[in-house]
Amino acid sequence: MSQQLPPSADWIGHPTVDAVFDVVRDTAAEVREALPERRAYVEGHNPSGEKVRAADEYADELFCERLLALDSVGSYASEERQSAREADDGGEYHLALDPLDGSSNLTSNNPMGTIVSVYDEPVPTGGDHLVAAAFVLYGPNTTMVVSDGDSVDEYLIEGAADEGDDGRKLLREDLTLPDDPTVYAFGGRRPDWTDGVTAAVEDLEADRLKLRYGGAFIADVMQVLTHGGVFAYPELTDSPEGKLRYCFECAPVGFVVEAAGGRASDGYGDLFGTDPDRLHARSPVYLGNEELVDRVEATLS
Ligand code: FBP
Repeated sequence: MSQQLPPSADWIGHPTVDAVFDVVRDTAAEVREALPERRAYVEGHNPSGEKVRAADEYADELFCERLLALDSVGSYASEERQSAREADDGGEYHLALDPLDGSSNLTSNNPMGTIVSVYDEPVPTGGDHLVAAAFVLYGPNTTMVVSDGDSVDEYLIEGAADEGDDGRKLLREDLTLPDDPTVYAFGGRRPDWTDGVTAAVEDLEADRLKLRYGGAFIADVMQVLTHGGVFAYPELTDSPEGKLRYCFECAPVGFVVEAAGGRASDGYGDLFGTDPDRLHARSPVYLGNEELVDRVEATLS
């Protein structure tokens, strides 16, 4: 049994989850440092059939090793692994990570992220079983957003001039969606959108929202959390379930957006209304200001 040190930072006032977020903060710094030398694609594909970069593999190995070493972690699942890895000695929380979200942005040097879900039972399971969620954004700065489901805080986790002794600097406490939304981001190709999705986008554009889409889920969602609006990776004519993975991407980020006063939908109802039937299940996802997500839902239904 590894010696469990007390967490160095009070992330959400829940010591065992705070210890998980400490490891995420420290490991993210090593992931960022390793990116320049791990841009190449490696052999094979991930369980969703996508190409894998050396950086994806490296980040996944590092997070898995570090997080499974914590007494409170019972299992580690990720987008890069067919199935979850169990801890040798149990643990009450079950983690699901997207170790390097948006890694296709590496070649163009655009932002990427890490998404961390803390569930109270093994995945696949519904978002109602989330205890906490966090994501790291590797942008001009390295930031980390954390939520216990009731509120959202954002920290600078690297290079903060006046970084406290807990390796972070609070940027925005109790982050909430602005009331006057200005941006939208819809993934997929316009010709592949269903008629409902096309109509929903035209409605948002008529509301004079500006397109802000950068191809990395976490970076695009941070635009919505900062400026107000809607992010969607919608249903497509050739893939009604969209692209993003429910357990690793949609549920944790939906959890954060709802804690910031917004809404998370699968286009026809609450995102947490239905449970995934398999670990790498995909789901359409619409996140952002409640009034706008309601309007998108009304247009699709
Ligand atoms: P992964 O890199 O974790 O597979 O993430 C998938 C993703 O890159 C999201 O971050 C992003 O929102 C979406 O795919 C972009 O998809 P597309 O290339 O179709 O716009």
